[in-house]
Amino acid sequence: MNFLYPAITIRNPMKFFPDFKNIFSTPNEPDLSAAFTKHRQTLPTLWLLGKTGAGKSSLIQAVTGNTTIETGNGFAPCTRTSLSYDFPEDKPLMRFLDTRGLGESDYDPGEDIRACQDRSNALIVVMKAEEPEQSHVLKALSLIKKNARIEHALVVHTAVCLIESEHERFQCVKYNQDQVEKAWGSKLDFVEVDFELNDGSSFGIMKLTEKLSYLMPIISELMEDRGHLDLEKKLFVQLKKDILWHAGIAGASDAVPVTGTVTVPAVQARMLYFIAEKYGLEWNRRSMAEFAAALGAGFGANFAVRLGIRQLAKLIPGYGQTVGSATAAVVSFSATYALGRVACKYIYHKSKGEEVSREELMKTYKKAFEGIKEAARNETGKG
Ligand SMILES: Nc1nc2c(ncn2[C@@H]2O[C@H](COP(=O)(O)OP(=O)(O)OP(=O)(O)O)[C@@H](O)[C@H]2O)c(=O)[nH]1
Ligand SMILES: [Mg+2]
Repeated sequence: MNFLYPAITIRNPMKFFPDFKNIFSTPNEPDLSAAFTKHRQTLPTLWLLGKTGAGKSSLIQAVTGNTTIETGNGFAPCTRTSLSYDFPEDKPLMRFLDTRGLGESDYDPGEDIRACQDRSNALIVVMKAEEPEQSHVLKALSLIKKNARIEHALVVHTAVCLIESEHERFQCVKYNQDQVEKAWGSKLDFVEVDFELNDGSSFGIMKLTEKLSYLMPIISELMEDRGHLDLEKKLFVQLKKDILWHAGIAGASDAVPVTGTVTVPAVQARMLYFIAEKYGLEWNRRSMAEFAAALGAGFGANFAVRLGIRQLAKLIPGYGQTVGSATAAVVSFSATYALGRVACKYIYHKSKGEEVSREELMKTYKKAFEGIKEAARNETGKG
């Protein structure tokens, strides 16, 4: 047996492409509640850690745009217990874990740290640039590093505009960064931001989201700039969050292969109905059959062969049964997303009475599949 090839891909190469037979047989309102629950339970999570008043809650507010998140006055502690914020709020694809600020004499964070590290994929260390006293944070970092559950971290230096001199700002950030890296035992990526400038703008938010995207690639997918896109792409980007969410449900349910076989086509059918409705098109079995025909009978099979089993092994480093199931989840996520993308294109042109060639649809599907793989791997990594 060759362990390079995850078992699931050999047994079931059909997973690469939409299973129209099962999509057809899905009732209009399938019960997907178990899949929704599983998805919510396995959302990838960024854990915010820092002293009280460092700007943890402000960061989440700035990135998610959720103004109901409570931030403090900078003197008294604000967030008293760990709180999680799903993002996007209505159709979540990831989670921010806001935690109680470190540094109060009566608070021993040991238990909270253990709980948070088991729920999180990566750590965000938040520090006010002008605050050099970070002993509680450094102690927590050493503990987290020792426990070895969290591999990736980003340091966010906040309130940088409170330090007017550029030289002094550089020194302050460097001082804190050096302290953190010493406690962590290796170099760490960092970014400087200010969430509150007097003119209402924010310093470094774009850079912050870019850095957060390295840890959580779905963030850049969700924040795609709609600027210079043609109308077809603009309409797709408007639905992207919903399509990604369906992909997330498909990926999460497929972490358990037995459920996935039934659930994935049902989720895809739900997505196709949703997309068509948004484009104002009535979608029924006949339109589904037309869509399947437009893609062509050999659509998925060709794609599976071209992608190749060997390439799939690269998606998830490591081998064995767990990998088999994780790989299936990655493929289901990516295939559902790609199906949503190609459906948008097909429906857009159909609504204008235009035909799109099979090659064009295939190209769109493949590009979408390839482009989302990394985010899919991160999204389904806990499966
Ligand atoms: N000027 C400036 N103020 C900031 C910045 N980040 C946070 N603050 C302020 O610092 C105070 C505390 O911010 P929070 O986001 O509540 O801090 P926290 O880390 O969540 O604090 P706890 O919940 O107490 O642990 C608020 O008044 C924020 O407005 C920043 O980048 N610039
Ligand atoms: Mg807070």
